Amino acid sequence: MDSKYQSESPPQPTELPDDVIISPDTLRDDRLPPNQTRTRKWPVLDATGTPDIDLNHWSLRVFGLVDTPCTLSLDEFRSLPRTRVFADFHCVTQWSRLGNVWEGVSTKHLLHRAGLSVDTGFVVLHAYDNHWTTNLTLEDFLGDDVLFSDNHDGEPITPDHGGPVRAIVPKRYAWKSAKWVCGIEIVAEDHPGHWERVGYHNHGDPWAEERFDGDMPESFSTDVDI
Ligand SMILES: Nc1nc2c(c(=O)[nH]1)N[C@H]1C(S)=C(S)[C@@H](COP(=O)(O)O)O[C@H]1N2
Ligand SMILES: [Mo]
Repeated sequence: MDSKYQSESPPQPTELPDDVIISPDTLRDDRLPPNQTRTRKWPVLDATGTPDIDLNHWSLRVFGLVDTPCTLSLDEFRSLPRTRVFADFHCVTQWSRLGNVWEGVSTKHLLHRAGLSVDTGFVVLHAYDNHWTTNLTLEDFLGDDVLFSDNHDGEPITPDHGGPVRAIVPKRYAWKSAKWVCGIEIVAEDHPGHWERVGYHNHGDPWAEERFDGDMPESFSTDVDI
């Protein structure tokens, strides 16, 4: 593991090359949202485990309220303009992994390419694991620090962490960062996703502790090795 990551203070946004986009929450004096604990590890968390994905047939479909729906192969995805984002990653089960560099393709670029046909709306991210989805407002989805990433801290994202390509939405709890993404659907009405339907907060802002919509869901467990 990166030796810098083992040190006491988290990687700082000041040590980065100029082209890296800095997620604004990494500029806070205290980078841990309320009731979060920093982990130097990177726990694996998902609803039903890592799906088998045949990379030769991998595809990312951009559809819904766009002028030019498209389906990208992995080679096509990898040939798009690249971007890098420095961001912290906060899981609702109370661990935070500080100072990640995510590389991939910005959501803005992907939607510009597909010709977004609305100004406001919602996004459904579809994933390979048993039709898992999550939902975001179009505004949250188009944040400067939101991307589809295939590389974390200089290494390809492993299958357990959502490879070949996952979403990263730094300003929301990590469940909104869809692993194994296969579809981006732009819709007029909000469609709550897998965790949102079982009682997680629809918005999921870690700084406002938007963990649950009401009581803690029965399925919730903080029994994670950090
Ligand atoms: N496709 C998919 N994406 C997912 C999930 C899932 O079950 N399926 N779980 C989410 C949850 S609850 C978390 S905390 C993060 C964990 O990412 P990690 O395993 O890389 O730490 O992925 C999110 N993305
Ligand atoms: Mo999570």
